[in-house]
Amino acid sequence: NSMLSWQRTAFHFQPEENWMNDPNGPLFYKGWYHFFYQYNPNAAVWGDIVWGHAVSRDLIHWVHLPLAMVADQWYDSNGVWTGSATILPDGSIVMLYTGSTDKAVQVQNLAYPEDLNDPLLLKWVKFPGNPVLVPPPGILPKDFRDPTTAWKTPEGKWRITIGSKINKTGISLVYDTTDFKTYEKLDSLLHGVPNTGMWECVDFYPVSKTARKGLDTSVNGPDVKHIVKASMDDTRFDHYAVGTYFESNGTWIPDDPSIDVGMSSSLRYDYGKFYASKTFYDQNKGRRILWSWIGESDSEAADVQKGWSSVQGIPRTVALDTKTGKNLVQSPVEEIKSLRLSSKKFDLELSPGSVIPVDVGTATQLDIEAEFEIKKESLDKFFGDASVVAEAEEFSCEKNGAGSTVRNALGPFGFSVLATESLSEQTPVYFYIAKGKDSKLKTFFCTDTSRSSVANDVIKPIYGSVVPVLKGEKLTMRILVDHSIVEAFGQGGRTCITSRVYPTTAIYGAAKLFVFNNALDATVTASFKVWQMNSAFIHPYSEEAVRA
Ligand code: DQQ
Repeated sequence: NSMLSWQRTAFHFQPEENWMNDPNGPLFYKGWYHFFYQYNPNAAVWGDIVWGHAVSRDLIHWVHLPLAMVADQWYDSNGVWTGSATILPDGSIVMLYTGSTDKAVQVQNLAYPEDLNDPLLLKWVKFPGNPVLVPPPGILPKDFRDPTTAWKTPEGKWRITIGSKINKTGISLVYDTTDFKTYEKLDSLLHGVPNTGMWECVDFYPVSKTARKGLDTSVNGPDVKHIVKASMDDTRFDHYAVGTYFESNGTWIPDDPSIDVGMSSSLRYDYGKFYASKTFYDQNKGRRILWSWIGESDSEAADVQKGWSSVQGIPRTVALDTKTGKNLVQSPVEEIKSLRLSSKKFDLELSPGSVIPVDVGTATQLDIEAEFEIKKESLDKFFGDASVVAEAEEFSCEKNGAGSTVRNALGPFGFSVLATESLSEQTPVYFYIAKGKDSKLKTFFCTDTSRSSVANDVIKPIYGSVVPVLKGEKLTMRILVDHSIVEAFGQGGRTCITSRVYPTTAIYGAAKLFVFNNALDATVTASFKVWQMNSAFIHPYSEEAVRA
């Protein structure tokens, strides 16, 4: 539908048409990044799920390949659901995935490439002995899915975890195997948290306490912490926690039990639209990469009309924040910089209440890197002034639905992206600083989509959360804009917010960029660079397209 075709993204991965959801089995093999995904070949809505497949040299430009696996067996005839890859020491690959059987029971299945000499891994063989795992006693048939990548146990076996729930407690079951065909269930759980509901797409991996690098999934030691992430079926957010893994019995405990996985207080990869994510260790560049399904915030009818639904987020490098030791940091993979075209640099002093157009030409495909600083006098005054209300404890980005229109002495300040000239449509991405009862500052990072579109058949939330700011740090943000998606990274990716927006007028050449400081009192300096972004090649399959 040409009316809605502007919504198509230019450098985010998406199939040529129809529905996509979870990332599956990402891996790097013989020079190619492989990406598999939940795909409905027949419609722009969820259903008839099979595995789509694409390859890339750099995680940015892609070639679509034929479907990797279809629903052709009794044990996956209701859907070839989410799974993960493990690369074995001899270089071979095993894929474990959930099948929804002819009776809609969730079972785990094994598949492997037909020909390991084929760098494209075009053909996949399902193990004749499937299923390899069925729901154990005490687990309901529809609560057993999404096996992880395997990691090594101290005895040299392989270990995986699978999400589930018991009553309302979200849990992750643990199994050991030597051959991926037969499994032994451990008595203890990797972890479980009451009142969090079904855990989908559990992920479990090591992170380095000392260096900002990625670790292969089996790595462990004194300098290592472990992340447990689960996708909360009830609330549709990806929650994680940093903790300690006990390899003797396959259990994990969070460092801070008050922010355990899935609690409303716990950390999220992303505070916007972001679900069913999965990491893999990229042995090519020694980093851990996070993929995530970014669904639509428009109506199903609109998706059917436009003929497609969902994109994948730009793959992110993910590592422990070695400065705080308490949270992850995420940033778009460095390869995205190869799409940067012309740039413009700005150094502005933003007086209170200023909204300034940023002349970068068309503003539908952008990469923005920015640094903000509040004038010291303003900050000192804010603290010294006893009449300033302590609001940090009560504040949230979405509070009262007022979003970026809530002002105090210091802010909010940031950018309005995908805005019309008159700001009738705009998506502000901003910092808001509030004073706490202890007189300390608390910084929030938010995206307000409530005025992103005049259309009324779209969901327009105000997203965000607190962002850690350490002593001496300036406030920084990075924003990727790609037609109908805005990915925002606050303070080096400590807090991230992805949103889908559907302006009706702020499209093509009419889309503008603004920088603003809505503070009542403070002057803010903004130093930033804006790049026009090229489109990525996302080609249909052909011999030429995959030639060297
Ligand atoms: N999507 C898959 C399931 C998974 C869910 C089915 C998460 O395996 O639990 O398409 O989005």
